[in-house]
Amino acid sequence: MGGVSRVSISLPPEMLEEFDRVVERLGMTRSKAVQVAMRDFLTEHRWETAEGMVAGAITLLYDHKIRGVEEEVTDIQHEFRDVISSTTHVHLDERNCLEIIAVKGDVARIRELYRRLMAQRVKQLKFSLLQI
Ligand code: NI
Repeated sequence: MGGVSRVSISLPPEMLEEFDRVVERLGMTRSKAVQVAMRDFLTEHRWETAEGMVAGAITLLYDHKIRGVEEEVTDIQHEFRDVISSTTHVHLDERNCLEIIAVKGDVARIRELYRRLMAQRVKQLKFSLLQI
């Protein structure tokens, strides 16, 4: 155990440029920043293998002018009303809608809801869950 592993990854050049700019501003090395990002990713996705009851929020950003997106997001929420406590919808500007979906229930069911939303043409989706 111990030591380091070297990996090679592919990513859009503009993403790497932006990443390097932030890394430099923070006075970190690229390797260190990737480690921090990977740790956050692992923490964020821990719920993927969790079991039992959880509560939390799913935050969605989507363009309601893209045909069908708003309807699909709403249909899914009707289907998963057993784990959805409430939804707050914010009309951010002419196109963008922010939706905060409060969830509570069995993690397996909430995972299913997350995957269904993820499959839609949403711009961003954030998920934060607390074990209860
Ligand atoms: Ni809206």
